[in-house]
Amino acid sequence: SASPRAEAQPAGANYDESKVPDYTLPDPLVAEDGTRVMSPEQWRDVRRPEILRLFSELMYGKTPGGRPERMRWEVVDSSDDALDGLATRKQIRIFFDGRDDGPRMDLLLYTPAAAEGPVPTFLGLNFRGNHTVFPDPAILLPDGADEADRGERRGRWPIDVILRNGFGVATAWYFDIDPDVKDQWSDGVHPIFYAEGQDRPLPDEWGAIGAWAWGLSRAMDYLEADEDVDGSRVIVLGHSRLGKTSLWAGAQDERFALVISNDSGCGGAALSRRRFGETVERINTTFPHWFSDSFNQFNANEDSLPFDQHMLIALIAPRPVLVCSAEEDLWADPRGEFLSAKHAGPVYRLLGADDLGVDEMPPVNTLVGGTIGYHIRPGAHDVTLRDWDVFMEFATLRLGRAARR
Ligand code: GTR
Repeated sequence: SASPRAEAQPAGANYDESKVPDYTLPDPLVAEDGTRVMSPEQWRDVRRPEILRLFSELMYGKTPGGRPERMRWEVVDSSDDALDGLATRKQIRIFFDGRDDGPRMDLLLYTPAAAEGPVPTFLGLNFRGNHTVFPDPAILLPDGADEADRGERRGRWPIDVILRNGFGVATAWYFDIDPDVKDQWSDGVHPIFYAEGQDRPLPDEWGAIGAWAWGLSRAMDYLEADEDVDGSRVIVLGHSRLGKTSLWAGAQDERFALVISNDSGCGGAALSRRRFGETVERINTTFPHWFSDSFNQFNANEDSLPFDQHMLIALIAPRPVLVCSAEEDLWADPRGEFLSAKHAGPVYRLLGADDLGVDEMPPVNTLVGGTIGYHIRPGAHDVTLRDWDVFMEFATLRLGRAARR
């Protein structure tokens, strides 16, 4: 019979380790033509582009373009005396295609007022709107949002603690980039790239996760230009569906110096082949708009994937990456998340970086690893102060704090 922990999870999935099927992971260091990748140059010139193309065409969908030529931004609010003097606050409205009435994103940025130079900065999307991340009455309300929700997600965004530790923090609401609703291909940023007469992505074009990841890169375009932010030390992070997004953003855009996945699970850090908790078929059924349509061919057919999620982590190499899990979050398969981090190791080693350094899952509350880090905390699917402590500890170890590298 199922454990109490499994009973608290969505029904109809496997939560029994003994029922995980045997599987063989594709080797990140063997190219499609069978050549073994022996040098950093072969990785960079041949195998990395190959893997990036496979994830694009078969899972997240192809990202049709980078920064639109007409994109522009306006700093619509700025204060160097925010949060009782703790912070400098800026709110930046990014008009993705340049039009006033086109798709746009409000980026909220806090940096420590006491900082003497540009600071390493966390960048992550939020689920409920910028006004929910902290009870700062100056945060712009999204259309139709409720004053009463100000600061409602504060537990997930300990902005004051982050600033006191010397980091900046930037966030935007993911709905600004693409509303998280099924089959609404007419809204968000997708239409910017449609060809004449097109009204939805082609089968191998980006879904919502691809669009959100693209939005993170557009936020990065701004952060690189802001003098309070150290553009060489931007840490992209995300939780759950937005953790899948941070990994895909970090894989594609090498300007992100460090990538953090929190409880990202299926389609994020967890290995698909384990079929533990959420599966490819389940995620494609519940959230058909997240991935490209081409991903459906792997429903109940994981062994034919030419990659697994360890190769998504490998795309981040040799940059530092941190994978975080929660012990009760079986739906996201903590062990599968650990194993992805571990099996990305050969690529990190080839590039002269440290791998995870351990073979077994660590006990709870124990950060392990080198350039690849892994942590599991007690508790459920969430972002907690403990998670942020680990994010900051890892970022400090890998990128340093106040001084430039
Ligand atoms: C769940 C979904 C997960 C995860 C989560 C979230 O319903 O099955 O893959 O993305 O939502 O984003 O909170």
